[in-house]
Formats: sequence, C-alpha cells, structure tokens
Amino acid sequence: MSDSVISTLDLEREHQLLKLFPEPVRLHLLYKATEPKSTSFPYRLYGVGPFIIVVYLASGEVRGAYMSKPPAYQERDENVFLFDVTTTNATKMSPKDDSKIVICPNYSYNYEFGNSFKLRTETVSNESNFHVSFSSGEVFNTGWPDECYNITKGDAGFKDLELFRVTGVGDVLPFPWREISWTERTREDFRESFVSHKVFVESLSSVRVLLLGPTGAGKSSFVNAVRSVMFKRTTHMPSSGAGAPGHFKKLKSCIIRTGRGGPATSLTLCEVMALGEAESAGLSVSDALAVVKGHVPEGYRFQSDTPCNSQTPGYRTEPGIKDRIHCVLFVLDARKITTYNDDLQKTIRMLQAKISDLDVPQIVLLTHVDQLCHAEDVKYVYSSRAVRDKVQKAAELVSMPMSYVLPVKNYSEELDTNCSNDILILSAVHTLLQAIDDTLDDQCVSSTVE
Ligand SMILES: Nc1nc2c(ncn2[C@@H]2O[C@H](COP(=O)(O)OP(=O)(O)OP(=O)(O)O)[C@@H](O)[C@H]2O)c(=O)[nH]1
Ligand SMILES: [Mg+2]
Repeated sequence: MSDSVISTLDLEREHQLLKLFPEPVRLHLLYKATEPKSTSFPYRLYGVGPFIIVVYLASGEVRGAYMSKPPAYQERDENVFLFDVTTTNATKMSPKDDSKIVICPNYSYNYEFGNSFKLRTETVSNESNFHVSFSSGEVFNTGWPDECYNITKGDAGFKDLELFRVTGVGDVLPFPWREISWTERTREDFRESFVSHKVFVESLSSVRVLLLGPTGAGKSSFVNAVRSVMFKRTTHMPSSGAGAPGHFKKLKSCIIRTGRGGPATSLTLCEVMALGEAESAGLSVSDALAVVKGHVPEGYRFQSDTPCNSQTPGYRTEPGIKDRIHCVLFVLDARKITTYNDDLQKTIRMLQAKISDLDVPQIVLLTHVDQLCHAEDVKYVYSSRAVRDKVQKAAELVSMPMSYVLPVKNYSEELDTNCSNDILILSAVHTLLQAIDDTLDDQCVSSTVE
C-alpha cells in the first residue's frame, strides 16, 4: 500500500485499540476499501499475520475483528477476537463459536467470526465487493444489532473498511510513558531555570543534595554530568570512575557553578562512601543519617566499623539549616536493579524510613539506562519498554511512585555534551529542586501555622 494512503482510524481510536493487546504493537495499513487503486482484499490477507479488519460505519461506530494468523481454508483461529472501539474506550469480545474462513467455489471468500461478524468478499476485475453482516445473537452476546452492509455499492450505513497487519514493536512503545520535548529550546529553558533558581528560604543560598547508592552506581559520574552540562563540555573529576570500586570514602560537597569559573548555582551535590552490598560493609545507616542531619564535617573519612559521633573532630552538635541535607538522591544502576542483594535492599528501606521521619524528600536516580535500551540517542528512554520496566522495578524496591524515579545517562566516555542527554540530566536537576522547594514551602507554612 502506498505511504500516501491515510487510514480512517483516528489517533484516539488507534490508541484505544492498541490497548487491547497485552504487548506493545504497531498497525500497518494493508488495504483500504475506499482507496480505488487497492489490490484485491483476499490477496492482502496472505503472508505474515496477525491482522485486524476494521469496519467504519457512517453512524461513527468502529468495529472489527482480530485474526492471529493468515486465514486458511476452514481453519480455526483460537485467538480471534472482535472489538468495538470509540475515542475513549475499546471493548474486546470473543465469538463463542469457532471462527472460520470459508472459501467458496465461486471465488468469493467468507470470513466468519462466529455468527457475530461475517464478511463476504467477491473480487471482480481486481476490485473487491464486500458484504458485511453483524449480528448479536444471544449466544454471542456482542451487543451488536443485526445489520448488513454492501460495501462497494455505496451503502448509506457504511464508510470504510481497512485491513491492518499487526506487528510487535520490540523495545519501542507506541506512546512514550513520560512527555518531554527534546529540543534545543527545552535544553536552554531548563538551563535558564536552573541558573536563575533561588532557594525558597532566604537564609539559604544553596541546597545540599546527598547521593546515596552502592559502589559503581554512578554517583560521582552524576556530579560530573551536571558540571559537564553547565560547562558545555564533559568534565572529569578525580572521584568519578577512578580507582578501585568503593575507593571513595570522604564526605565531599561539590558546588555546581553556572560555567567554568562562573557564579555558584543554588545546588550543592554531596558524595559519601558507597552503601555496602553486605550489612557490615559500606556506609552505615547511622553515618548516613548523621550526614543528613548535618553533624558530619566536610572531608570526614568514613569507616564502616566506627560511626561518626560527638567525639569526631569537627562534629557539629547543633547543625544549622545550611549544614543539613535538603534532599536524598538514591543512585541505582538500572542494569542491576533486580539483582541487588537483600542486605542492600534492607539498608535502602531502613534509610528511607528514617529519612522520611526527618521530612527530607527522597528521589531515585536510575543510571546506565543507555545500556538498557540500546538507543543511540537517550531521547528514546521514555519510549523504551526495558527502561520503563526498570523504573517500575526501582519504584517497587523503594516503595515510591514511578514519578520519583528519574532515568539518566551520565557522561562516561564522551568528549562532548549533547542536547538530549543534557535535557535528561537537567530535567532530573529540575525535579530535585522542585521537590526541595515544595518541602521547604511546606515546612515554612507549618512553622507559621504553629
Ligand atoms: N554507560 C554508562 N556508564 C556510566 C553511567 N554512570 C556511570 N557510568 C560508569 O560507571 C562506572 C562507575 O561510575 P562512578 O560514578 O564511579 O560510580 P560511583 O557510584 O561513584 O561509585 P563509587 O565511587 O565506587 O561509590 C564508571 O566507569 C562510569 O563511567 C551511565 O549512566 N551510563
Ligand atoms: Mg564515586
């Protein structure tokens, strides 16, 4: 069928129709009755299935049938279903009878879906004539009234008939699960809103975001990625990807600047020792909480077996609002989300519960998504089924809604930044700052009320 032929199926109905399939699918138009140059209908039904036949009635109703394989003489198709589709809903119905195709000796083809939907086609001089009949019949319970249409004879009740091939779409979903505009304009808008962002509380020039996660998850790389976006070229900090895994053991705060040598933005990203994959290893829950509350001095070297306490040099006994952590970012590797061991999951859940008690917002950053969706450009992350599944798994792991999980790709091997990746990183920064603003706003309102 030529590309210029446009289906009668509008986008809303297509969207509803696609929902009838458990797996993501795409529809390819193979035949359209009102297109004069169409090849005959039965000919189009050969080859690889599955197929759907869609009948458009002048009343606005759209009905049809699905066949899981190309029809063969008198052969049953166990997976056949009938459907009704509106702009807001699609209903699937099973014909209780076996669906069968009857090929008559006089070269007319009958496609029967139980008694509910019958389609007889006759091809004369390479042109197909149709006779369509719908019947509810008590046994079939489709709710369809008994109706018959002779299609090519210009029956008043009939508008069009189309045949589609249904194909799987692999990793790419027919509709993205999060909307974002991947333009240069969006990148500039996000950058501008970040540069001009002012913390809601006047006494606070910068908010502190703590990155918590297992070793190799991409904590240092995220700090690096945010700096790279602002510097408009990839930057490399000694802590990112360098040394043996888990070598980073200090509390290190990085003020993000608007550019190289530029003024500070309102964001400070704080790194600490990685969370251990065994209970006794890595950053302890008590040390993590001490950092969140603002007790731990900059540069403090963590030790798994000795917690930071009031005897630690530089320990802040009465931390102020500027010493505290204003948001915790759990950094997790999308490739490992289903294989993180029980000890790590337990630590994350324990931290979450205690951090919630401190009224500090928490967000999940899901890294390495570029290695899941095999897409060259990260603008496909929100159309990737694999990424969506991992976002869902991450949300389940931390018992948070999916909207709190932000997929990113950190700059790792590239020398230059690029628009889509910058947008993904800047949108994560935007979400962080918004979550902090909302929490501070809420805290200010409650303290005023008290
Ligand atoms: N492809 C890809 N590689 C990444 C991504 N994030 C990090 N990496 C790579 O993963 C490795 C580990 O990243 P780091 O940023 O050092 O991890 P970390 O969480 O800081 O680990 P520790 O400092 O050991 O706690 C490095 O080689 C990074 O280049 C990502 O989103 N995509
Ligand atoms: Mg690191």
